Amino acid sequence: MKLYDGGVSPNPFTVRLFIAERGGLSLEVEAVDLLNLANRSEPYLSVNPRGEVPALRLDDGTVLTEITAICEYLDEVAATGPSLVGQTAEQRAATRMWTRRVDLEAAQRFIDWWRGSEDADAFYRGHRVTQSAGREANRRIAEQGFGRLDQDLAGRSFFFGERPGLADILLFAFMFTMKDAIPWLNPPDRTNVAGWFTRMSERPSVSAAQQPVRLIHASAGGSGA
Ligand SMILES: N[C@@H](CCC(=O)N[C@@H](CS)C(=O)NCC(=O)O)C(=O)O
Repeated sequence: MKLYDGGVSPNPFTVRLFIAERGGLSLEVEAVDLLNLANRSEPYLSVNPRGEVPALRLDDGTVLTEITAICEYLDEVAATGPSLVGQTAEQRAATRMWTRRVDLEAAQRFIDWWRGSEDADAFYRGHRVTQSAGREANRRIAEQGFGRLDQDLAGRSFFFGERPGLADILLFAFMFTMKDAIPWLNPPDRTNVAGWFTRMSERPSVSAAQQPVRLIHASAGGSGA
């Protein structure tokens, strides 16, 4: 398997963090240089014609994109360690419910807020349509989403279960990589989200996932559970 990686940016970091938490995975990694727009030209467009990272090329040549699909695939093929998606139909459904909630209610909204900035609009011009007109509405929707998630996290360590799952990993990866660019992302008065963010930050997987690598061999997984 080969992972086409985009470094410490929201979608690629989600997959890196998932791999570090999951364990039991070995894969080759190729860095795609987003800042120099390597994702928008060949040879990368032959891997993913949408010009986005990450992508995962399987040994039979199949290419998977979309982070939730990549993470769920890796979860199933990992050689060892407990699933981060779920062992039963109920657990898998709960994981997917929470993942969709954090993505739709918060992550995509604050990403769209950021993509509506002048700098982001200039960076994406000709490649991706941005939403500067709806920027403030995106912030309000994200704030409302975070308010709900804050209530959901009351009395819980993670969104679902006793260790971080796909929903925790996705939302944390997006927040962690965007925290310097979005000043309103994690205010201390959203105490449950703030506590959860600190808990996630302290996991050894977070520092492991920040290291540039050419070959991932995540054998232990989950460390710090
Ligand atoms: N829907 C894709 C989104 C991937 C995506 O937007 N990746 C960003 C990096 S965080 C990217 O490729 N940005 C570079 C660009 O659009 O030029 C997924 O779920 O993986």
